[in-house]
Amino acid sequence: STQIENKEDDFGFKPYMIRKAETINRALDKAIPLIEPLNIYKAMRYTIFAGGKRVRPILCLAACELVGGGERSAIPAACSVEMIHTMSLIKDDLPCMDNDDLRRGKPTTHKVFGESVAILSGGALLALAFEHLTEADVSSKKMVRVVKELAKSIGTKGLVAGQAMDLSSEGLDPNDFRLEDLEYIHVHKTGALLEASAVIGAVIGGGSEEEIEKVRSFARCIGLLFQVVDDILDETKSSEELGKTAGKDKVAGKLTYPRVIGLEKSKEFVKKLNRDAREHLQGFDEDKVKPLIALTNFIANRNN
Ligand code: GRG
Repeated sequence: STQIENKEDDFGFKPYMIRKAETINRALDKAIPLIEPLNIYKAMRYTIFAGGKRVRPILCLAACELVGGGERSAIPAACSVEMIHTMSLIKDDLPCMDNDDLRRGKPTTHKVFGESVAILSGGALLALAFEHLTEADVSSKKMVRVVKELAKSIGTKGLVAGQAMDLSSEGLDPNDFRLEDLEYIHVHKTGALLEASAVIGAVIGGGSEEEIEKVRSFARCIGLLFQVVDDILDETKSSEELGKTAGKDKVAGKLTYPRVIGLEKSKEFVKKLNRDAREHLQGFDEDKVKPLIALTNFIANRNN
């Protein structure tokens, strides 16, 4: 699809993404078999195979390889971060949260399976993510670190914190909202899991402390980058689609970077974050940074 075309593609980013996504999909298919309780597993599989881009698991594998690790050692962790991501989407779509009927163009989990099965399948994915993570063939010391890193990205230092702040800021006037608050939401809702995905990959791959921290700083930049781009797309889409009702009401009440700092400044910020992200990759193997630079460009230049 045009989604992963890349102008600066000198190493074949599209086939890279497809190859990595296939590896992850095969592993997820094994990790989440269709077994009893059947309705729960059906809902888990429905959501996990609904067409996500697999950005987080690919980031995990690429970070592992960046520091010299083999792809295979990071596959269980890559599956785990996608399970957490999927769990968060199921919960985010629930009537008591964003109340969405569609995600990735398909009916949301609770629309297909009902709310109780959606909630249970989210809980099951959260538990399975940690169970599955322990399959990684690494020392106990590294495993404890990885478990802590993932747990931190989900709770009150990560996804939950971002979602809570997002919910409490609903309906606020952009003029009453500080940029720091918006950044807090983005850093937690989107940044935390991207950061954990990359850091976990680098830990499993055997990166030094210095390398792990560089990977963390890199991932922080792309987390915010991802969300500022998302805000710009939301804003430009909503004005293009003026007149069409789909999604408009949702976007109307939403705080976005363009609404708080304006469209031009938001676009400049995207460029700055892209540059900052690349800077954190300096000093690593030239060939191994290529997929991460391409992934950054893909996030910065995506149009949907
Ligand atoms: C209840 C423990 C617990 C956690 C959940 C609901 C919630 C708390 C957090 C919300 C997290 C959320 C929905 C963040 C938005 C993340 C985001 C940027 C989603 C879109 O990511 P893409 O583009 O999606 O990678 P695809 O569809 O490609 O997978």
